[in-house]
Parts: sequence; C-alpha cells; structure tokens
Amino acid sequence: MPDVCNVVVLISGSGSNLQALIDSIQAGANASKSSPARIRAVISNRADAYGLQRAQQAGITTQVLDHKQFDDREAFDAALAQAIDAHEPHLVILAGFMRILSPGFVRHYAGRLLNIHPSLLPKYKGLHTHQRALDAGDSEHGCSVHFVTEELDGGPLVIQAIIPVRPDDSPTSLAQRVHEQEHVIYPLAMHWFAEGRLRLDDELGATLDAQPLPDSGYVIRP
Ligand code: NHR
Ligand code: GAR
Repeated sequence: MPDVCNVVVLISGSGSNLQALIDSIQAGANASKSSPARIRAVISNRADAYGLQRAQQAGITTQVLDHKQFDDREAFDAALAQAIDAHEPHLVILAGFMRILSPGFVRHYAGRLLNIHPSLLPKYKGLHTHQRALDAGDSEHGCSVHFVTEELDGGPLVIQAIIPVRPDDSPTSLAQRVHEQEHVIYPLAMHWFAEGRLRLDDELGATLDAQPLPDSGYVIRP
C-alpha cells in the first residue's frame, strides 16, 4: 500500500458509519499514530441521504447518482464505477449502500471492496436482520465487515462484533447496540486495509498481517 490510501465511500442513507470513519481518521490525525486512509469522495444513490451533509460538513466531495435515472442495473453500475474511478481509490467502502451490485462491478473492485452488514454472517443475509435474530430466539447477535464478492453478503469475513441479546430487546433497541459496534469495527477494518495489513488473497482468503483470518473473521466481544 502506498503511504496514502484513497477511499471512496458509497451510502444510501443516514451515514452514521461514514461519520465513524471520518471521526476515526480525524482522531488519528490528532494523535501520534495517524492513518494513511483519506476519504476522497462520498457517493449516494439518493439525493436526500443525510450522509451527504455529513460529508460536506467534513469538507469531502459528494456526488449523487440516482439509480432511477438509468435504464437498468448494468447502466447504473457502469456510471457508478466511472464516478468512483475518477478518485483512483485503493479501497471502496459500502456504508449502508442499499443497491445490489452487478458481478462485473464487483469483479472490477475485487479485493478492495468492503461492506458492513448488521448480522453475524453467514446468518441473516439480506434485510430485516434484527427482527430475524429476535424471531429465531438467538442469544447473540452483532455485525460483520466482509470483502464483497458476487455472492450477496457472502464474501470473506474480516471482523465481527458479537453482543448478547437481552430478553426485553426490540428490533430498535437491538439495532441501536449493533450500530454502536458497527462504528467500532468498520473504522478498524478500514485502518487495517489502509495500513496494508488486511488483504484478500486468492488462495488464503482474507488475511491480517499475512495470516489467514478465521472463517468468522477477527471476533470482538465488547
Ligand atoms: N453487491 C454484491 N454483489 N455483493 C454484496 O455482498 C453486496 C452488494 C451490494 C450491497 C450490502 C447488502 C447488505 O449488507 C451490499 C452487499 C442491498 C440489498 C437489496 O436487496 C441487499 C443486500 C445489501 C444491500 N437491495 C435492493 C436492490 O434491488 C434495493 C433495496 C432498497 O433500495 O432499499 O438492490 O445487506
Ligand atoms: C447499517 O446498520 C448497516 O449495517 C446497514 O445499514 C445501516 C446503515 O446505517 N447496511 C445494510 O443493511 C446493507 N444492506 P448508516 O447509514 O447510519 O451507516
């Protein structure tokens, strides 16, 4: 990894994970150990995404690409890739980005595309994860950062945070505690990648400091 890691973040909504990434870079800049990560642009498929305001507040370039303005998924993804590549990213981060990406797009960013998902993957791919964990009576729930591959929510895991489910939890209360952990593990994964410590190896899968990570990724239990 060169001494600077250009990052492009894709969002669709509130952007609290984006904020956590911004804050963690800022915190590093004020401390002795600064991160090579630089967020060069934030791109949203929705013009009303609050995360766009967060980016502007932080002085980061923003762009809106409305998927509804394109004939099909392929056309949207082609325009999206062009917009992203203008920033010469080493890393592309999906932070609450809600459009499924086509195989060609995912291949183009192989090994430099990360997603955060609000469940302990491989459990509960897709949507409504907190409700599904409660319905199943799970005693534990959490969130996962993974490399994106063509298999939806199925790419190699990087890190998971596991939290206990409380007897009186609602989907909202559970989501809130999972969110707090997302804001811990996503910055960590970004910094690992930016420092050149985290890689996706063709044979070994996700590696940290050249050692294969377990299938679950690195696990924290706060
Ligand atoms: N694309 C690929 N190829 N692989 C993944 O693992 C991806 C991806 C794109 C987004 C995030 C994902 C999640 O973490 C993500 C992972 C959106 C949907 C979805 O059904 C599913 C999973 C994820 C994101 N989207 C609808 C669609 O038709 C639209 C829903 C909406 O607009 O609200 O794209 O959960
Ligand atoms: C997060 O909980 C993230 O895990 C989830 O959307 C939320 C975005 O919050 N992602 C998905 O469900 C992907 N399909 P944010 O906009 O405040 O970061």
